Amino acid sequence: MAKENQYKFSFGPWNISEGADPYGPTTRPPQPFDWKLAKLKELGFDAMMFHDDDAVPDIDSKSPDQVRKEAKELKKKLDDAGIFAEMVAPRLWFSPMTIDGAYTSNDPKARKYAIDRSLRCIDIARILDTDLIVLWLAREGTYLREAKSAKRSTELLAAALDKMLDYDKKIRIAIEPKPNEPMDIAYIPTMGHAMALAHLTNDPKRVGGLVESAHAILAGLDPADEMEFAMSFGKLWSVHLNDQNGLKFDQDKPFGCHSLRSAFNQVRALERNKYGSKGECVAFDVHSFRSTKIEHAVDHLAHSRKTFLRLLEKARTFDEATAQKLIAERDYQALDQMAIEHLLGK
Ligand code: XUL
Ligand code: MN
Repeated sequence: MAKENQYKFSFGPWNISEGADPYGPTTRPPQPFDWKLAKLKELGFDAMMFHDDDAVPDIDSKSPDQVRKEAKELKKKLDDAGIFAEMVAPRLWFSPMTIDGAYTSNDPKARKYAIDRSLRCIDIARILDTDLIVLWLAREGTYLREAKSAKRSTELLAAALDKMLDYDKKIRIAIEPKPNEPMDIAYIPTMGHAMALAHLTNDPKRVGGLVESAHAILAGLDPADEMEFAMSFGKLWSVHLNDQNGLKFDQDKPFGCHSLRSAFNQVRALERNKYGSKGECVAFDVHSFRSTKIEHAVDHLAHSRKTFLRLLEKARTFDEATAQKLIAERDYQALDQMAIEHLLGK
């Protein structure tokens, strides 16, 4: 039987969305935060992820005191629900200030905005009692290569990380790499880049990573390998499990929707490296299909968690002894069929 308790599950308010895409309007009505929190609890999740402005809406129009006051109100709401905050992430891609980048913008005023906002995000994390700051470096890249220098941008990123690390000696920063979208090409496209960037900062041990399955696939990489790479540094601090059909826009499909075999290997990678034993969460960064009706607005989250737990059973019952024998014999043909039959079940 699966020991479900080893894993803690989370999602963010943005994972219950309204179905808009670049070609059409919303297809479901928006739901208030309290409704989302109640659903999260009802579905058996343990934690919520936050962007800074999920925690404090319209953050840019509020004073640091007001931001702290609203964060405290949110903390009380979470405590009352028995839910903890997994992480806080500065949303640095929405403001008119960050059209051409945040930490790597060519405009010094935009770079200052990005750092000030990141420090407010750390204030919120402190109040919500999490030490984890997630950075999806959405606009840190270019639409054309002549616009910025990769070396200068890397140095600017390290300097921005230093400002955050110095501001609060307790926080850890998990970089969530993604190779493209919204930019043509991003500066920190893979976990290798994230791990290397950590070593340009003044406290490398507090800079780690978060693997999102779809982002790894968009980089042409295997999500399970990206996870194990970060874990070999002891630095896989969160995962955003979801799925993706090939190299196109970021689809955020339910976990296992496109490749059950890849999902199995991701769960197996987490399980065999004891992911979660230091309190790391399994987060699902998934979205409903646009066609989903409001009465099914959280099914993709329930289903992703259910698939994870089913695959956990599969990882725990995989016949490792036979697998090792086949590996020793170099009989990968049989190993392949063994994995397929294990997933298919009897
Ligand atoms: C974007 C993405 C974000 C981050 C959090 O592709 O995955 O939602 O996970 O900022
Ligand atoms: Mn994500």
